[in-house]
Amino acid sequence: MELLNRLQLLWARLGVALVLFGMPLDVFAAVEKETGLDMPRDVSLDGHRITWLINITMWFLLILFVLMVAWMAVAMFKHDESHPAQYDHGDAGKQIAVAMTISGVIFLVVDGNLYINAMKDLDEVFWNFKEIDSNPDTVRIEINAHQWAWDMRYAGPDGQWNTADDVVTLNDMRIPVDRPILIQLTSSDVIHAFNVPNARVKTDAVPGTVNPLWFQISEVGEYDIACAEHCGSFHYKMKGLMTVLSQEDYEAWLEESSHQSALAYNPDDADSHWGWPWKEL
Ligand SMILES: [Cu+2]
Repeated sequence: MELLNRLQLLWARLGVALVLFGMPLDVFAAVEKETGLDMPRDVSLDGHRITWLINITMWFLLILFVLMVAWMAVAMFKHDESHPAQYDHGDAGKQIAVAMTISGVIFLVVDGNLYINAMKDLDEVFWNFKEIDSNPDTVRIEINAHQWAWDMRYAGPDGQWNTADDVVTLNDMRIPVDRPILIQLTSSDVIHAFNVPNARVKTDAVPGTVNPLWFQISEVGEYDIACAEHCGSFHYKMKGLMTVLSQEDYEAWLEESSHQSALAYNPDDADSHWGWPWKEL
């Protein structure tokens, strides 16, 4: 017992030390420093829908939490030696009816609200891939996740994948501002998850499957790409950079990179041709 107590104390002290010394080391430094307790700054067209969902869920939870704690506090202060609590099993017809009614109202109001709004957003925005894919403005990128990095591929001027003019980058995604970005995502080893906190998007990269996701960024700048699925020892290092450029800068970068790729292209290097024909969505 003595040993157990000591271990617990050590564990608690270690936790405090990590918090105290870990923070100044900027272990979790973002590309653009985020401050305060809020979520990362939303710089996307539709991220506000996810922010709303997170916030309203927090409010509902807070209301229920306060109600339940208040209820318990009343019971605690009301009952002492002079006024003992009366125990029952809550199985009287009236008690069951009251419990069912309260649960039903909470379920319909809270879960109904969240469900309807979430499905509407998925339908009209986040999973609206057909419309995004047919938009001539859309930028298409193929991403292959692997332990522990992101390979990214742009089709280049010919619009064909796995050809000499493809632009292939490592952990380095360049995109134009104010244009829809449509990604097809897979993995060559374990499950990873492509996550851009500043756009509130996150999709699993699953071996043998191609998953789509899309978003649009409204501010030029640099943002983090993170892996949001524990994928092995160096999961925490699986970080990419998303650079959002003006239309002109993006075009200049794409043209130059495509030119460089064509020079370095080796048709016999089968490993480097991991791209796939763009999938119908
Ligand atoms: Cu990963």
